[in-house]
Amino acid sequence: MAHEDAVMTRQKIGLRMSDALLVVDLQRDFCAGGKLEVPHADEIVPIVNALVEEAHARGALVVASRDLHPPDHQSFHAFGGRWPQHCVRGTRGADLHPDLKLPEGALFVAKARRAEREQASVFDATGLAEELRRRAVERVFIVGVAEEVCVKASAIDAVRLGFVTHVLRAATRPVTPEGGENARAEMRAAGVTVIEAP
Ligand code: VGL
Ligand code: ZN
Repeated sequence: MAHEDAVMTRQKIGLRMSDALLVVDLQRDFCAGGKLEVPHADEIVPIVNALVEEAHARGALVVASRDLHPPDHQSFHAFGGRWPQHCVRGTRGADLHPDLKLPEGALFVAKARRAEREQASVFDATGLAEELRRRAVERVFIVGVAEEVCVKASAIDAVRLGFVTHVLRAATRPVTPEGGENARAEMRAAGVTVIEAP
């Protein structure tokens, strides 16, 4: 089923060289058994892998981001934030999902490395937009987790920055179903195309 979804999604989007596939925060701590588990996050890994393979075959850029927090990040409960401690730099939970397969030439982005910055968006002070422009990227396709947090923030920023922006629903998961629904409404209102699963 996951593979069929991936094939359908691939046909719908027709990736090309001036595209970038953005894999957001597909890390151990957001997956099964992690410190901030996003329900069913593991299910998207084969779909993301198929999309990554397709992107690479078409000459599109693959970008993988990581949430990489210091142990005292402001988003953690202990420091007044809304999340349990997660994705702390240097810990196993911050690793990318072990089954995620990324090609040579993939671009890695680290974010939320400073205690006092939320940095939910992969475009927030990372230099990614400039790098995409330098590579003449026009469209970005966003997958990963969490749909209502970093996927949403990144997608809305991508539109603001002038990229034609798609979120592939088959390859993202929310923390809560309502969160996902609200996020999709917000993203659409901001000009993001949400491609429904499959
Ligand atoms: C994220 C919650 C806290 C995400 C990061 O990557 O979506 N969610 N930190
Ligand atoms: Zn975080």
